[in-house]
Amino acid sequence: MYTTDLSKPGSAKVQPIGPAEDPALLEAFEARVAADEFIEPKDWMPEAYRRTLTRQISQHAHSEIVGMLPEGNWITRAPSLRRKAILLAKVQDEAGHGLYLYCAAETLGTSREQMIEALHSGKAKYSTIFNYPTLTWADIGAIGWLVDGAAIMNQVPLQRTSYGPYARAMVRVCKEESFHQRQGYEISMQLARGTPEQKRMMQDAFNRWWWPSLMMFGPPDDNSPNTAQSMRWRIKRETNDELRQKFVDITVPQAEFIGLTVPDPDLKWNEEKGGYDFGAIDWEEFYSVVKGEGPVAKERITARREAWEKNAWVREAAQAHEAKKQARKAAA
Ligand code: BYC
Repeated sequence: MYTTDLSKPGSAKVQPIGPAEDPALLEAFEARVAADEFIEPKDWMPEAYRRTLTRQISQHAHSEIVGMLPEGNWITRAPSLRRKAILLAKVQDEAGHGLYLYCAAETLGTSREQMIEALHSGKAKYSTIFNYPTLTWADIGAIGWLVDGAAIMNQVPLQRTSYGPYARAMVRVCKEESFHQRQGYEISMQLARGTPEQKRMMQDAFNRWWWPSLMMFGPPDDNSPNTAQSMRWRIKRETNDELRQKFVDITVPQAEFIGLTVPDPDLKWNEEKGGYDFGAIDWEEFYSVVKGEGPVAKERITARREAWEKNAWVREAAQAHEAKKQARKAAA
């Protein structure tokens, strides 16, 4: 698996395009990307393009799958049958997103087993946000509203990413994420307008999820080793900082509307830029969570490994069933 060593922030560099690549093929590829054509699995592509996409799509898939854990933890404790049914559907949607994304990554030539192995061995990354615990029911509101809200902000431009299978997977994912964001905002709204204790609980969840949500967009552009090349290849359509700013500008009025206070004393509307200025993000915290030191990072990976091992029988049964079907077909 291809990952950036973040032990020295800022020092990581994207692999240059290999000298072995045919300049004519490279030129034709660049021209197709510049003309906004989709690149498809059987098309020629530079190895570095294949590597960066495999890295990003597989990490995206891992995020969807690990991302089921914080909310899955609340399904049995949702406060009503309606909330339980909605949460169950949402968590199932995340599993579906993971599966489309693993399929999209497989078209680049890495097997699902290799990707899962990289996740379980700690080689592959997944979004930092899922290494924080869900302490109260209000966290489920905050995740839907903020985490899915940040995810949509990042994923809408990915519907126009240059690699066809990734772009197409994003179309359905974005539709479902919109529903997720709305359900989270609705929970948050109800709690924020509920009893003083409910409002306090919602404000507390908002305080804990705000900063980690801003970190979801990745390091600042001047410290993001992959952004420049990914923008050139139209894998990314907007930079980490551009998307983070858009998220802040959309979310602050939503918080004000339901009477919550953004936990940032430096937050201020900037008339000139037409957006909010906001306080400094704790990048040390971000890098330590990326490196696997998040508050519940060990629990998350242990849960994934256990699920893989305990449910091996499902994979074996599916394979045995398929083998029987093939044998019957061959005998007919
Ligand atoms: N967490 O050069 P950069 C969901 C890594 S799930 C961890 O800016 P890039 C949901 C980055 O990977 C949706 N690592 O990289 C599910 C790179 O290391 P590698 C999740 C991070 O790729 C369930 C290094 O830092 N969304 O919605 O150009 C329930 C340098 O960064 C993070 C996606 O996965 C991070 N936050 O840009 C609820 C979106 N940020 O890979 C909701 C798809 C950075 O070289 N991914 N790193 O070893 C992307 O759009 C891009 O990969 C990123 C980073 C914007 C995240």
